[in-house]
Amino acid sequence: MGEPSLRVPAPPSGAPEAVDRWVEAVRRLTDPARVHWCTGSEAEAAELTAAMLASGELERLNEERFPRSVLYRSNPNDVARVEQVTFVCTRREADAGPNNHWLAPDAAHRRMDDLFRGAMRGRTMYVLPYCMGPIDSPYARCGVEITDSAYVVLNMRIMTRMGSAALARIARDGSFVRGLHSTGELDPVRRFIMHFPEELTIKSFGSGYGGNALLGKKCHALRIASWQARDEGWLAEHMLLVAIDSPAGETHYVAAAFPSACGKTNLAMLIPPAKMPGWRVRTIGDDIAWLHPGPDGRLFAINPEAGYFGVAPGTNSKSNFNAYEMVRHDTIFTNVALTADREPWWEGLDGRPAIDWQGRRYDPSNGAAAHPNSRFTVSARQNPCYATEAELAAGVPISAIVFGGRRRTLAPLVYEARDWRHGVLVGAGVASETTAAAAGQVGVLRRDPMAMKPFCGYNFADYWGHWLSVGERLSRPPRLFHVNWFRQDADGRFLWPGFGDNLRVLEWMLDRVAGRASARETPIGLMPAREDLDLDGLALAAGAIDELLGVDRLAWRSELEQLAAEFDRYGARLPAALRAELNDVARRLG
Ligand code: SAT
Ligand code: MN
Repeated sequence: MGEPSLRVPAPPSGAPEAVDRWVEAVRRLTDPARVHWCTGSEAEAAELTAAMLASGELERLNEERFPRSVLYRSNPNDVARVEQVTFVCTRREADAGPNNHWLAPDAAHRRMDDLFRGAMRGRTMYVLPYCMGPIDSPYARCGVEITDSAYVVLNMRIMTRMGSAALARIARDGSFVRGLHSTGELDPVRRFIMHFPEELTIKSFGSGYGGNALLGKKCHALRIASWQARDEGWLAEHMLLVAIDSPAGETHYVAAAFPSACGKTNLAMLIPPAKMPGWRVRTIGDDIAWLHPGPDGRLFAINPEAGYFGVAPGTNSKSNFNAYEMVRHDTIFTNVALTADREPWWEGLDGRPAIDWQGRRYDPSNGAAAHPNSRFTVSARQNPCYATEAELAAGVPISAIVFGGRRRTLAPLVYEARDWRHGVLVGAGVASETTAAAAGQVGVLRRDPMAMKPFCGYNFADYWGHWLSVGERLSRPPRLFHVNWFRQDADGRFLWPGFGDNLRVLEWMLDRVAGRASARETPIGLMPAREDLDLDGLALAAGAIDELLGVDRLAWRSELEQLAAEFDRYGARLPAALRAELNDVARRLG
């Protein structure tokens, strides 16, 4: 027996009835000790933080060097997204597609409601209304997450526009995404992340980590939103968004899709190399973009998020100076290590760890000091290169969309799609070596179309068809590219320096957009010749650039065969135009 339920609090005035009714139903099911409606205020966050510090759930860091920052350690069995227990529960299995795990909605609700029954006894149930996107944007969408985790509240407050303003917008909109979350007992066999896109509902049980628990992020802004976007004629994508200012005074907006932990945050906060004075990259978003055909035939984007949940390891003043500066105050760190001075520490930083991510005295024989998927949660406004365009209700017009993956071989440094239709094939062909962002083996190649494999809330065949149809509505579509920063030589050394020097590749793309740069035809798409890229001052290994800009026809033929086999899984639902594009490339390869 848990604590008795203490009281039924009145919802804040202005809470729409539908929210109210749902909260009451959840309260009855989960039986919490108390209900807290989150306002999103500073005082509320300070109070929650103080309580978690007092209970030991959070630890204070070195206050002088990392003011108002805290460390959270998750259960060691709960450190990443769990794709094998993530489900899309549509009435018809085929609507979820071979790309998703599926359960019938009735069975899924039953299973989840059994888990949630009484799950919040003795706990506080937090009700947090949030808005994904600028609060006054027609493209923004709202949700309410109910959770028994104060850590989730603190993170969602940074990652979304959370609190009273969102509730007011829900009252105006009349609709919202329902997200129900409990950490449960953190038992891996009682852990499920279920999505009901037809009901705009998410139920997540048994995990307190990242995308499993911060329901505004992958669950709402990608899985549910991709479904809504298909119905409403837009795209919800796993993309960073940047403004790139050139020395000539032009600004271009670029969206880029990469799988988790492939450097989206680094690219979003790129610092130009010394050889490129006058260039500036400003961040609109580092993970998710919502893209809408605009009234003038261009594609407009907003970042639905308000903060970053970034990978800590590898972030340092050399790899990402802006990010390193950004996390030096008011930051929530999760599963990083500590130095003897109680500064957060992870692999790639100077100094030495004293305590590892599990709170043990650091011992190299236990593995890395910080968990490879350890994170920082930080408000976007702390970013030194924050782009204020992130607040624009109408979003920003996109000049280029970049797809990419982490591939030791095959995929060249950069190539451009011939047109939108070919670009959809290029995006659908993304494959990448797995990272620590998801539970499972690291470093194995898997197909990850548009970097959306874990996040597309419906059948990929329909999704590709939707991409094709969005393109048809754009009279001034962005150009589409594919990049690979991760090519290696036979000894495992990277062929391309990456980081700031990636701007050299972006420069070529923007010159293509402006009609200034030439490209050569290859079977897989349009590529720069070596002289089209500004390589001045780069110390590339001998032969590296030929490797980076080469097309190995034999290897590409086998790649296309694999892609064709992947497409076969979607049967007759696969858009004929996509198959035709693939056959076209195959023909060019000979
Ligand atoms: O855990 S999250 O899904 O939020 C991060 C990621 O995998 O990109
Ligand atoms: Mn991501």
